[in-house]
Parts: sequence; structure tokens; C-alpha cells
Amino acid sequence: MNIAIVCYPTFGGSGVLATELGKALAEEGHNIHFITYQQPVRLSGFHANIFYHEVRVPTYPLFDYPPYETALASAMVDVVNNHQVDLLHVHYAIPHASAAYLAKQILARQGKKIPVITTLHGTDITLVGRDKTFSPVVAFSIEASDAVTAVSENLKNETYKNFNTQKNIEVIYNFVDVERFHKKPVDAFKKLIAPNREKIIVHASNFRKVKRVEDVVKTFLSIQKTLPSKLLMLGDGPERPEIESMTRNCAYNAEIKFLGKQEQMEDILPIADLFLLTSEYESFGLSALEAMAAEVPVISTNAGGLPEIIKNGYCGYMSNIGDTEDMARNAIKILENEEVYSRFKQNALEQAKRFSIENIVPQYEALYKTLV
Ligand code: GMT
Repeated sequence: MNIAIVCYPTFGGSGVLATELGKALAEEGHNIHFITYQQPVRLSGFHANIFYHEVRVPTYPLFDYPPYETALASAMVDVVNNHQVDLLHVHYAIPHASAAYLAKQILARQGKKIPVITTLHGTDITLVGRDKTFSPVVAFSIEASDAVTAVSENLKNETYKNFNTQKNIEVIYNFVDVERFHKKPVDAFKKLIAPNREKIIVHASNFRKVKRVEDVVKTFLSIQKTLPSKLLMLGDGPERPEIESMTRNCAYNAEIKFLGKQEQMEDILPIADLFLLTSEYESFGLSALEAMAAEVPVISTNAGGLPEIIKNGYCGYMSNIGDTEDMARNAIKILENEEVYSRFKQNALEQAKRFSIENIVPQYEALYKTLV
């Protein structure tokens, strides 16, 4: 099939998932056309079946707000017409689903029927999407899509709760390439970070309010009282400056490192002893899944779709939002006993395998076949 994928090209989970899906489909022999405003971060190297089409929005003195959605719809029409595209798969509803609807109508006038699949990822429903600035358009584009998928049961239920829609929503969980993440940790790198065999705790996110990154630091500080540890903060975003200055004034400042945005997560995660995710909401928590694939147990909140991904007491523990003392107690429970730790590590890998690329990507392919 010739498939066009529309996504955000940034470090966010929706863009990562969309890019990994495109790469996996290309491996299966499909031709994949990415349409976005920048090369997706996980799209590197050459693949004969992958094409990248950049959306350009011309500047014009009249445009206080450059009309990206219009440029995107035009780009979709162009790619469909010139590359015999069979379907459009858009990730994150805003503004991709409504732009796809417009492209579909334009193509229909030209005598071309093109199915649109919308994958809902999280904040497009729970945070931004339900704001009345966007909600009528999001609701309409969900209805107008030929198929809608959500990355967890929780997100599917949130969609029904927040939008007045009867649309059938299929849950297709996010996935991970276990082989790629299940690497041996690089000892030299580990030694550099933790020269005295301190525990290495990792957090990765876009540092938005919804991630409650301050709770990551609080949990770490509590763990630190019992177990000498290091905290690696991966990613970047609006809350980072405040969190970083907060850590500068704390007792264990030297043990906390901010590494910024990282493309090669599969090289960093295997050195971690524990992954921390303290979010107020996660539709899925792709970063936690990638950590588990690297054999890293997860300490998280029990928010949103996380209980569908992390088995409590098996590959990690979940606590109520904001209960950093409980998160620290659970972390210590896993880390302080070698036998318990190696069991949780093994379980993390086993749990990740349930969401392996081989199990999930065929579900998207099956859905495509029903529409084309
Ligand atoms: O977490 C974010 O803020 C980024 C966001 C995105 O859309 O890129 O992530 C969402 O989609 C990911 C991939 O499906 C999920 O793993 C994240 O849980 C979800 N984030 C939220 O629901 C807050």
C-alpha cells in the first residue's frame, strides 16, 4: 500500500509512535509518505520505501498566524495525487484530523476517494482538545474520520466522556521494538555517570505541567536518603528552567543531571536502574514502555492508561498522583534487594514484549485493509 502519515515531528510520544509505525510498515514493503513541517526526530538514515514531504507555510505580511492547516491540507492533496496514496493516517487530532477532512473533500471533488484514519494520542482529547477553542472541530473530525483509533482503553473512554460521539473507536496500543531497546548497558558510560555504583534513576518527558516533573525530583530526594543514587533528566520543555533552578538549591544538586533532548534513547535507557514517571495524566506512557523494553522497572503514578501498561508489583509500582513518599518507598523496595531487582527487570522485559512491534503493527495493517 501507499500510505501517507501525518504527525508532529518533535520528541512527543505521538510523533515517535507515528514515525516508528511508518518505519515498521516500510519494512513490510509499504511505501510510506511522511507529511509534516520538519523531519521527524526518529526518522534518520535512508530507506528506499520512505519519503518525507515538508509542509511549508509561506510568510506574508497579512498573516499574523501562518495558516499551517491550509498548507497541510494542500500538501496532503498534492502527495495523494502524485504518489497514488491509498490512505491518510493522521496522528494527534489537532489540526491533523480536520486538515485531512479538508483534503478528503478536495480529493472527492476530483473523483478520488481517500480513507482517513485518525489516531488519538492523549492531550488532543484530554487537555487541548476538550478546550472549547478546539472541541467542536475535534468532535467533528472524529465523526468525519473513516476510522478512529486510541492508544489505550482509558483514552477511548476519555474520548466518549469529553465528546458527544457515537463513533466506533478501536484501541490499538502503542508498541516498542524490543530488540532495539534490549541492549547491554555500556559499562564505561555507566561508570561515568555512577562511579561509585550509585543507582541510576531516569526520567524522560517533554517537561510540561502534566508530567509533574517536580515530583520526580521529590521522589529522587527521598530515595537518596536511603540509597545513593543519580538522577538523569532527559528531554526539555516549559517547566525545565524552574525545575533546574529548584534542584540547584537542593542538597543533592551534584547527583542530578539534565541531559536535554536525546534521540538515541536505546543507548541511554539500558544504563538505568529505574524509570520514574510522575504524570498527572498519561494516555499510555510510551517512554515507560521503552524503558521496560530496556529491562528497566518503572515507578509511576496510576493515572490514565498507565495501569493498562504497567502491572503493579510485577514490573514496577504505581502510586496515587503526588504521593512521592509512596513512590520512593516502592523504588527502594525494588532497588535494595538484588533478587527482587532482577525479578522486576526480567518482568519489565516480559511485559514490554506484550506490546512488541510484531504484535501491534499487524493490527494497523488489518485496519487499513478494511478501508482500502
Ligand atoms: O506526553 C506528551 O505530552 C506528548 C504526547 C504526544 O501527543 O506526543 O504524548 C501522548 O501520546 C503518547 C503516544 O501515544 C502517549 O504515550 C502519552 O502518554 C501521551 N501523553 C499524554 O497523554 C499526556
